Amino acid sequence: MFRLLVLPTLALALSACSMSMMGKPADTMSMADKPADTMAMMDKPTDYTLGKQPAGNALTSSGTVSMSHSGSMVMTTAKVMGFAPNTYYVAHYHKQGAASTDACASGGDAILASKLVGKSDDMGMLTLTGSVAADVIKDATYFNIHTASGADGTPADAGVSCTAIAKMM
Ligand SMILES: [Cu+2]
Repeated sequence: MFRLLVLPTLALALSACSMSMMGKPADTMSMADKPADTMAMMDKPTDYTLGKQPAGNALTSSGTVSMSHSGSMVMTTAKVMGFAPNTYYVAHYHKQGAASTDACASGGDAILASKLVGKSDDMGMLTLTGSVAADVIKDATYFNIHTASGADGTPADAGVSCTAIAKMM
C-alpha cells in the first residue's frame, strides 16, 4: 500500500524536476550564447523602410526591414503593422526585373531560397525573421512581402510591401 502510493508520486516529482532542469539550461544558453556569438561577427544592421506596392494599397501598413551580416550569412528581420489580421504573408528578396528602374516595380524574379513565411497576429502585426547565405541574395535589388494563400507561403498577389535594398558585394 505504501509503495503503491509513493512510487507514482516520486515518478511525478522526478519528471517534473527533470523537465524544469531541461528547460532552464536550454533557455539560458540560447539567451546568453546567441547575442554574444552573433554580435561579435555582425556588422551594424542596415534598416530599410517598407513602402506599399499596388496590391497593398488598401492596407494602412508600415514597417521596416533590417539586414545584418553575420559571417557569410545575412539575417533579415521584417516588422510590419497594419496588415490584415491572422493572415499568412510571404517575403522574398528579388533580383532586378526589366519592367522598371524602380526596383520594387521592376517585376524581378523572386529568390526562392530567401523565402520567409509568417502569420500576422489579430492586430495585423507581422514579424518575419530568417537567415540566408549572403551569396544567395548577392544579386537582390529589393525585398517584398506578399499575401500568402496559406502556411506554405504561396504568394497570393504581386506584393503588398516593398523596399529597394543596396546590393551585396
Ligand atoms: Cu516576392
